[in-house]
Amino acid sequence: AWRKHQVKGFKDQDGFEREVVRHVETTLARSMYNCDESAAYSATALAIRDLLIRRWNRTQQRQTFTDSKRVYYLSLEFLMGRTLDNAMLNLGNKELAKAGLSELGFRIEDVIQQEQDAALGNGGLGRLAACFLDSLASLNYPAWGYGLRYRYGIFKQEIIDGYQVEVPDYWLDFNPWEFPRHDVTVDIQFYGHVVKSTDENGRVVHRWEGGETVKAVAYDVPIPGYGTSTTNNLRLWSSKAASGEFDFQKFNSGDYESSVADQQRAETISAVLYPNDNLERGKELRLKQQYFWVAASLYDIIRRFKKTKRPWSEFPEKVAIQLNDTHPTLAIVELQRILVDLEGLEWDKAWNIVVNTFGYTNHTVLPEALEKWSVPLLQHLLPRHMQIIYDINLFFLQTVEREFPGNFGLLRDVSIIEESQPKMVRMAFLALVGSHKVNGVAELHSDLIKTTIFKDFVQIFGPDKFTNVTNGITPRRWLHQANPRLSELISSKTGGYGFLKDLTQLNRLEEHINDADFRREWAEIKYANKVRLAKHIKETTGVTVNPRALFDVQVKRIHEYKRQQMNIFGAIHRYLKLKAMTPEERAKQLPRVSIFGGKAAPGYWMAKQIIHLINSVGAVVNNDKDIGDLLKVVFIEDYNVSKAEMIIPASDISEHISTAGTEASGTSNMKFVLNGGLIIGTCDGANIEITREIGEDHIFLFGTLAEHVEELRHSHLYGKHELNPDLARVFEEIEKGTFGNPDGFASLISAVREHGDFYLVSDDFQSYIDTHAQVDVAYRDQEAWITSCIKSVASMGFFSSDRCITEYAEEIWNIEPLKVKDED
Ligand code: 26Q
Repeated sequence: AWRKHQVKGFKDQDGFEREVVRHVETTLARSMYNCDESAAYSATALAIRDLLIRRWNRTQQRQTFTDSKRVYYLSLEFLMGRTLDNAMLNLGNKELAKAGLSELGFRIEDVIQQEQDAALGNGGLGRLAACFLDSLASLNYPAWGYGLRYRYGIFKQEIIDGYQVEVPDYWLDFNPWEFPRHDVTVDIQFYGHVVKSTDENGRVVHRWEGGETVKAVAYDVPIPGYGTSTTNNLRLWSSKAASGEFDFQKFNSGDYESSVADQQRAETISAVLYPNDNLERGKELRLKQQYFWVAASLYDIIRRFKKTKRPWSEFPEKVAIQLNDTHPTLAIVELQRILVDLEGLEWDKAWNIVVNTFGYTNHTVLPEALEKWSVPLLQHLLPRHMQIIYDINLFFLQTVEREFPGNFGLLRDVSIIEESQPKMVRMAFLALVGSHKVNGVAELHSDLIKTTIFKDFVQIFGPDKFTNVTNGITPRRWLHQANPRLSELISSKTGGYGFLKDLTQLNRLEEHINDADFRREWAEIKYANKVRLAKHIKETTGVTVNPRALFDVQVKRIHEYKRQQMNIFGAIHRYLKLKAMTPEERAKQLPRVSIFGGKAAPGYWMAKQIIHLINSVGAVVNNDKDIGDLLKVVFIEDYNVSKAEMIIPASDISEHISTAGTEASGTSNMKFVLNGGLIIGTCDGANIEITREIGEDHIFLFGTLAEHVEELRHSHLYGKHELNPDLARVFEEIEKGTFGNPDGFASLISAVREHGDFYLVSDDFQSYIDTHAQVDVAYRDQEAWITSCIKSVASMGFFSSDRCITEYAEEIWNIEPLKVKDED
């Protein structure tokens, strides 16, 4: 009977308008007479959401019915950005919504801008997870994301007097994209102790008892694919007191305070995202977050598997779990615990299942970013898991000992337990030992992990355990959504929007490289994007920038290894050169806007000084009458996904200038090139593969190669280390107070001059400024420049996250696409 009542959603503009009005008047309980942009956003989102959820239901039914193998992507970060625009694009009804909203008196762009970013991530790793979800759904893979529903995402950044100030990001006030599942909960245990006994068969059994319990509540976020009905699920866990609310027993006996405190302690677990990027700090709450999320997710995955009534041995045939860095490594231990302690499997059988289930992606070689947890802390919080880690390590070291007898140095080096004071658990080693595949995120990075941090493990497990999957980005958000005019132009030359599903079709642009109208339109679109950014800069910083100037952009998390300090030193050098010129000479120079954006981790002093220096230089340079348009230095506050969508299409040249061997991949490099910008960069991460694809004539590479970094660092400490003379001039000027009180900047200078220049700023400075001079020359030849841009875009097909996800699916997960029937 219910079939005849199935809601059909809307099909045309009229139906869309009807749904929007219905949501305004009923769901939002407002009148159309006082429907503002915010209400229009809410109602539009609700109307679109209705379509998503029906597809979501059909997708889940189909995946269950066919008993397909699923992949579970475990990530502590999903940097989703805004959803409405993306949902409309993927559903293919944006044009209809645009016309409908216009009929109701709204501009769709303004409505879209009402939405807050979902900023549950720090940077590259979190945004990669979001691109992966888009590709998984677009390619019809049965996939789930699992994460934490932080009440506060990454902080909002304000710049006050040139300094970063952090403001909490409370984003859940109105979030139409999540569905609370109060019936999907898991009880998560912490602390307590282990009781050892023997069962009736004489087997040793372990019971984890006591401690405290916290409840995990599921919140589901639908993830639509582009041009397909597949709508996957992102499940985010929220923590609650196990009793639901505060403890009434305590409450009634008058112990109000401790009753409320228990509740708050439980809810603290999912309260806030840790704002560190590429830095690990062993805080107990972070470990609690990790176990809470991992245990809830595994319970959920196992519950789904158990419904199929299959034997445990088939678990890896139905379940693939990918670990986004080491943050979810406890999942390995938790699955082993469930199989051995709760399901009664033998250790070896269980371990086989575990290893065949997990894959581990490494995102860094920076030693300060490698996760380690102290044994005492783990023992206290998760006593049974600590025992299991010791056992995993014991069996692993036994196999090593069998193959390399008597090699105690090797045993010490590969031990999951570091014999320090206190002892530490090396999470990367645990993740590696517990997975069947380990991958890096770009070729150079995947090679580096095999020769540095995991060198010994290549000997032990052989090279086949290690693989490379070069990162990718979704062209739906990073081309079509961020740069609709360019996307339309491309579609007119490549035969429609097929390139959004098969990015290699971009190579068809080559045929049009000499088409004068095409080239003119190309240039016009870049200019319009620059005008839009110039307007934003004017409104938010008060600085007027000339959209005809060369826009030079570095936007990413602020970190010494990414070398924003080198960029700002370079800008100072440019300023000093301009100042020294005669007005006649100056008149011949190319105007430039040096644009920065990015957040510093709140406790990262050096990164915060870099932000302050950038703003201090801007304050001087931007108001210097001698300089005018020739140089502007601006810092755009609160860089996030939606800002990126505006900034990236407006870039002429972007900076990807990490010390070689430090940036695992980088993904914004791909976004900039895809949007018709060129790159200045080091031979690091994915820059190398971008160069291979687009050709070295279309990229400005400079600096030390990764293979020489070690010896240079050594020579700084033990040989003679001469400061680059141009850089010395820059330092002199800073120390003179040209850019305000230099005290805070002293640490930036001494890191280079006195403390070994770990990031090779001085070594690379000359080639950096020389290369920028080449950029100036190249930009003057606009025709050649545009040719480079078009050729580059034409060669970017490889960097789609669709290619990347297909590689994971085939090489690591062994899963197949599953089509869901289109019903509407
Ligand atoms: C770990 C422990 C405790 C607290 C925080 C953390 C933590 C959080 C975030 C450690 C690392 C991160 C993020 C790392 C990250 O974003 N890495 C980047 O990953 C991208 C996707 O692969 C690469 O493109 C970048 O090169 C890499 O830096």
